[in-house]
Amino acid sequence: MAGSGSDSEATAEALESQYFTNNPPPLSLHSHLALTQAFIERHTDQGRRIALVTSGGTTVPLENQTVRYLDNFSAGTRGATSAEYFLEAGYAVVFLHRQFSLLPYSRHYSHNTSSFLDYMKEDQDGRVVVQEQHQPEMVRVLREYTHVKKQNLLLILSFVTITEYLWELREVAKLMRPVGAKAVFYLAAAVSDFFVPKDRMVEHKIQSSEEFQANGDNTNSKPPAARTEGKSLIIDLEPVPKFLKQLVDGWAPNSMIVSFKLETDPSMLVRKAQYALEKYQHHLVIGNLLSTRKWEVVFVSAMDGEKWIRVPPSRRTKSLSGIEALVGRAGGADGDGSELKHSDGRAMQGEPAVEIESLIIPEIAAMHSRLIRESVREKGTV
Ligand code: PAZ
Repeated sequence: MAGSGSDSEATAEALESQYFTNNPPPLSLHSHLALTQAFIERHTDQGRRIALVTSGGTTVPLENQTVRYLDNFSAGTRGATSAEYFLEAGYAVVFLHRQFSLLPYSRHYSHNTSSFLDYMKEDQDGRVVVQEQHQPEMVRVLREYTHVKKQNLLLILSFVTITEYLWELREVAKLMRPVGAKAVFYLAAAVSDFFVPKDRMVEHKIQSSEEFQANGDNTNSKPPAARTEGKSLIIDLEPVPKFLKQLVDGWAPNSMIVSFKLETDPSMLVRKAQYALEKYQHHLVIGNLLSTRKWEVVFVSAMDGEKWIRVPPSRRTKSLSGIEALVGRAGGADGDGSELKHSDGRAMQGEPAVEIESLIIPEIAAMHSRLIRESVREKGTV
């Protein structure tokens, strides 16, 4: 029957096979999987829950020998911060992140406006030491980091391109199958929706000068997806197959799956999150808006319906003074569509005093406990 479940499953499987046949794995996959296997065995033996956290943005290369690529805004703040709170909640974490994006713990001292050298000074003996005002925070971060390192609780893997990301996700997820209900997939990476398939990619740097243009070295009957025509650069991308359904049904069928939905239009956020939940039938979609993602997110799940998590008004800015003090927000993404605002109407900027991930992860851990209990009731095991 057209459109029946088994038909769409067959199509999904065919799409998966086509994608992974045509777009080869990263060279580092083999070594990443060996590390992951050992990590998983160690922590399952100890009965620990494992979180796979994806983080940062995927790139879309335009050339095989890549000079140019498309990228997105994500710095990996959500993923790196969440990984720390998963570790705090007792999880072992596989951190699959975009190379050179933020990392747990070091994030406190990288990618910000000041250099890490600004935290240092030279003492009387000519030795480099941490400045007094940074000592308490750095001691706290260092202690956590040292504990995590000593106990081998964090495995860091990296990707750059969309294809590398998908290969890593698929293969790591399959390795994590034995962890079953004790595993959570927390998909915070900003994943490209469009890409250049390998067989529509030119080998060499796209030439801007018409005298040197050579667009014919791909193996597909279609023209190269990124090419010059006259003086213009034409980019004609193809959709990346949606693999969330395969993750839910095939790669990690017994684990908790949390996906993120990013929007910029507040009126679409909840609808799109509900649509994703309905379509992929996983456990939780976390909706967030680009402009307010550090202050509020919405959980959409079959378990609990729609639930907003917000940084409390008194903690919404790091320095609460005069004009920066906030009034409670009217509406927001779930109300009249306005953004979180300062009392003078300026859009929220900077950093909240409380990291919203410190509120998100305990909620997820609690949901995860409920799911594990359900699994034990149903199957007698996790
Ligand atoms: O990395 P970051 O902290 O700057 O941004 C986090 C985020 C907005 C990428 C993440 O919360 C998210 O929504 N990820 C999924 C994006 C999507 O593909 O819809």
